[in-house]
Amino acid sequence: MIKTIKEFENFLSIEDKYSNLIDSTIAIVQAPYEHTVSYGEGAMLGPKAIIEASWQVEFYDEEFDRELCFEKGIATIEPIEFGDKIDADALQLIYQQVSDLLNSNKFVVTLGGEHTISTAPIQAHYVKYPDMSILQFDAHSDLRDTYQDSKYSHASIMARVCEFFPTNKITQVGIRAQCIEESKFIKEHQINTFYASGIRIGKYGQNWIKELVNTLGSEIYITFDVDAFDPSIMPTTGTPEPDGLSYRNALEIFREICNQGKKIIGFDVVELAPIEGINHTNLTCARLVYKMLNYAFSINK
Ligand SMILES: [Mn+2]
Repeated sequence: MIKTIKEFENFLSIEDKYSNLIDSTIAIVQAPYEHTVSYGEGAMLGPKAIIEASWQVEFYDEEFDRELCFEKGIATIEPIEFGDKIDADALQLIYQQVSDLLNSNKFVVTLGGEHTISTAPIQAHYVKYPDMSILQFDAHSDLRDTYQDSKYSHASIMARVCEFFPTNKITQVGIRAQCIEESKFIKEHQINTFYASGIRIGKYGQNWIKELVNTLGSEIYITFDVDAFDPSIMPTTGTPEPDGLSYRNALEIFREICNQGKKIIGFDVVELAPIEGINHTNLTCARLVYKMLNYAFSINK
C-alpha cells in the first residue's frame, strides 16, 4: 500500500487536493538509502532536506508562465523503509514502488540516497519505455565493476546499468574523476561521455549542449548525481570534485531537450548530503526537481 505524506509537509507544501495520489499526475518517491558511501556521509538525509527546502520554492514558474503543481498535482510518497535490507533487497523495494506508480500512469521522480538507488527506477522505466536513453549528470562515470568489494557501490551504479541497458544509449555529462579502466570501458562500449575538461577546451564543437542532446533518443530518463555541479554551488555531497557544471548548464541542457522535441520521461536526483547550516544547496536541489518537472511537462502529454 503506497501512502502519501501529510498535506503541507509534502513537496512544495501543498494541500491534499493537489497532492493526493489518485488525482496527481506526478509522484515523488523517497529512497533515503545509504550503505556504501565512501567519503562524506549523509546521503540518507537528502530526500527530507529536499522536501523541506521545497517549501521555499515558488509554485509559479516564469519561464512557463504557470503553476505546474496545481495543473498536474504532485503526490509525495512516504519514505521507503529499508530496515536491515541492503544491496539487491533494498533495490527491489524501490523497484517495486516505482513500478507500481508507473503502472498507475504516474510520472515518477525518485530522490536518493546514494547513487546506488538509481538502478531501480532506471530498470522500472526501461520496462515501460524500452526505447529510452539515459542522461547521467555526474562528476564520476560510476563504471567501476566493483568498488571497495561491493557490486552495489555508488561508484558502480552505471556498471550495473550497463548489464541490462544498451551502452550506446547512455550519455554522461560533467565527468571529471574516473579510473583508466572506466575510460577504456567508455571507449569500448561507445558510451557518450561529455567530460568537463572536453567542454572547457571545445572538444565537442561550438555548441556542446546541442551535440549532447543529439546523442539522445526521443525519450530520456535522467539520473542526476548532484556532484555533477561545481562544489562552489554544491559543497554538500559525498565526493565534491572541482570544475563542475553550473545550475545554468543543467537548465540549458533541459531547454535543448525541449527544443529538439524530446521528452523527459522520469528522473532521479541523488547524493545530496546536507550539512547543518548550509541551506542553499538543499534549495538548489528542490528548485532543480521542480524545474525538471516543468521541462518534463513542457509539451503536454
Ligand atoms: Mn554518481
